[in-house]
Amino acid sequence: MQNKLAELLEGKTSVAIGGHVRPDGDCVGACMGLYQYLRNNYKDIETDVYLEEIPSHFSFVKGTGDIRHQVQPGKTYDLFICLDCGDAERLGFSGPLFESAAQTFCVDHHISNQAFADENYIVPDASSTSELVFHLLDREKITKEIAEALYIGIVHDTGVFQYSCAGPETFRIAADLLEKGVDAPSIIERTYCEKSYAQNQILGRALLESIVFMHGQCIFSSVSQAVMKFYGVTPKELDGIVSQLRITKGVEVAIFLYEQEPNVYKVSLRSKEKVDVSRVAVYFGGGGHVKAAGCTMPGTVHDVINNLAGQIALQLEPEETKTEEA
Ligand SMILES: [Mn+2]
Repeated sequence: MQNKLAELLEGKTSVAIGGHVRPDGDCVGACMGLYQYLRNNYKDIETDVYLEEIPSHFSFVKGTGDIRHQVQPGKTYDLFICLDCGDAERLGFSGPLFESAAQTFCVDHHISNQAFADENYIVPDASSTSELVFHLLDREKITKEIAEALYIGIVHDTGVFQYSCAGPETFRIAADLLEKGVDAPSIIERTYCEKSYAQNQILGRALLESIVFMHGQCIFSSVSQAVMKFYGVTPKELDGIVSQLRITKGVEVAIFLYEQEPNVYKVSLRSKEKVDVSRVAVYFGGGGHVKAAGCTMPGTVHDVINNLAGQIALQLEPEETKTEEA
């Protein structure tokens, strides 16, 4: 795939890189890895990166100080590279730059991605977009700082190499990145494991208040705006709660909701074996992966869970779900 990037960059004088709203580790890693690579190796091309504010534990990644949070009116680029976005809407504020760019290129691993750019490099089986960015780069030109960014992306989207999306190729790439001098334990501790006291408290509360249903095959918990305010946490700081719910013995699907605005919930879905939660998320206007997906739904917690339960039940064995409701 190395030629693909070189081909696309031929004759270009300006390139914008954009990732999804509420950037996660993979989004930040893929964007910053590619950004540094272009800055180092294509000095004649004006390259800018556009992302919403990133979580502070990623700010040690080289180049994050250059991230643009606003679009200059009238600004256009020869090429817009869209990373880790399942659809153009997920770009958020940088969407107009995608629309106005002379050419667009999308690199992504979401199964729900419909190949919406001019050029697309979409591999739903890939662990992360950062893994795909790795394939676009000349290995010799991957510096330690680029390796750090890509390693973060892989670590975050694989749950530190534990999810099924982490295949043999993922480990080979991780090994290559380690050889560039990445301090893996420190990166994992600082960007993935570490939680603030408030984060641990709200996690504990979400676990205490969780409810299992459908004969213990599903579990859900929710956090209201009032509770988030009480603990002083932002939505980003709720990451990891759904994963903790998912590991409950006997559970097939874990659902975590937080209230985005009154009676509108951001829904995170995780599954183990039987249920393709991306199908459930797409049904409700969202997207994602087979075992990790999300959407936004209106209604009360009860409405949202009932609606989700109906779609999840369609994928579970009838005898396991009969006469059950949320
Ligand atoms: Mn990703």
